[in-house]
Amino acid sequence: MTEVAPISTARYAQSQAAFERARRTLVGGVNSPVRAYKSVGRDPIHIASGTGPRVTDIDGNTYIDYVASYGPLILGHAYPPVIDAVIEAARGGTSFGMPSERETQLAELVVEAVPSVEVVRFVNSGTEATMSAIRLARAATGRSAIVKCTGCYHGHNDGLLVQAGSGATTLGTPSSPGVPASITDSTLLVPFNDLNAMRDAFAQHAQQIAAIIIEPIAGNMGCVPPAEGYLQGLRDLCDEHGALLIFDEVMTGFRVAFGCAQALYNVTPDLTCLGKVVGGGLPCAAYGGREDLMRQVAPDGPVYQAGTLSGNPLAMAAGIATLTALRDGDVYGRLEASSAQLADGLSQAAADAGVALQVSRVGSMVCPFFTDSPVTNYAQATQCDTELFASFFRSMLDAGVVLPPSQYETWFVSAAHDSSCIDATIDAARIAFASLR
Ligand code: KE4
Repeated sequence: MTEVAPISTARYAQSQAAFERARRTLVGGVNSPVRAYKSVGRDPIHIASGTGPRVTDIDGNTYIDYVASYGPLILGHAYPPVIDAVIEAARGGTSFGMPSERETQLAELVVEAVPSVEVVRFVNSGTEATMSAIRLARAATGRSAIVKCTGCYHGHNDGLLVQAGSGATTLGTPSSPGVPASITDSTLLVPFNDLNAMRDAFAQHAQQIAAIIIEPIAGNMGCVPPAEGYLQGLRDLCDEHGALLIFDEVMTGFRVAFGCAQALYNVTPDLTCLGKVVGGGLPCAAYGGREDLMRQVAPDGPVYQAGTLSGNPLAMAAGIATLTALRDGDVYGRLEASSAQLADGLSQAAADAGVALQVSRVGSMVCPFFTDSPVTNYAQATQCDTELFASFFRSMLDAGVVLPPSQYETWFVSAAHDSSCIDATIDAARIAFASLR
């Protein structure tokens, strides 16, 4: 774990004081581990507000933001139609515990956007979505084994917190204490992008495998696209052996295309998990898919799943405003152009500075890997120079660009990041790369 560098300037004084205060009552001073900046050698900044592509910390420093709340804010911070929709909904009450029409409106938008999703259930987090989809897959197949890829992260469900990515890898604890072996015994691990390993898993356990769960584009080991034919190969294996294919699109859903990654790669899963963008920055996630499967969930069927605040009006309002803007605007075209400008600029700046960098990108998901060889799976991702990344991170922060604080996280470009933002980011990167030599 990287030693925490002393905060030497007044630039971060308020954040430092706030973090020391937070640590007294909040675990690690944060409500999600990656926010503690454990792997980038400094304490975190505290954010006061965000607007468009930028956030401002409580010391008044403003940053071009590529965290985007780890994905939800595809339209940028405080996007006015989203804010207006949430305010309007809030004026009518925040939660009822009874059906409200915004739930149906957002469900209809999801079903319209994602053909494989015929019926959907809203939950409050990606973790809930993947946990519920797996329960459903086990019930529907009568089998118990789940196959996941090393380095893919599907939330902190006990059975999936094995060789997970994101914070679990960042913190160097790919498998968490407190998870009994009896639970992970039903979790099979294979490398991402390795179809032969997946074939072997089925050859050994075909009758036990209920489902494969996968990030169609891995975003929690950094951003790693699927190899040509990989996703279709998974689809074929599931069809051959009577298992279900679950796409965990919590990060990729509505991020890389309005039809999600499954539209980009033209591969149809049986179940899809959504989160982040679908809630427009409020707590909202979902799982959905084939009607014959989803109708097995209570109260239509026996598979139990419930949630006090599932489908709450505020999150529904934010989701409706977000998906409507994505459906009716030219957001994806703009994102493609600005994200390509960012990726190309980072590559060129690193090359000019003699820094080994592999920049991976799918749509507005971008990840510079500090390594000299291509990254196609978790084993290769963990060969990156995380100390060099930490130095780069600190330099960029001081230059007014805030990045996800880990080599194993994906950067997110929003529709609010215009060309001047990207140019300023590349200028800051040039200085940061030069400081690494
Ligand atoms: P949540 O339970 O955090 O809403 O979603 C879990 C999840 C599930 N599936 C995928 C593909 C995900 O990326 C996530 C959560 N992503 C991380 C970022 N790498 C959330 C950030 C955090 O843990 O604070």
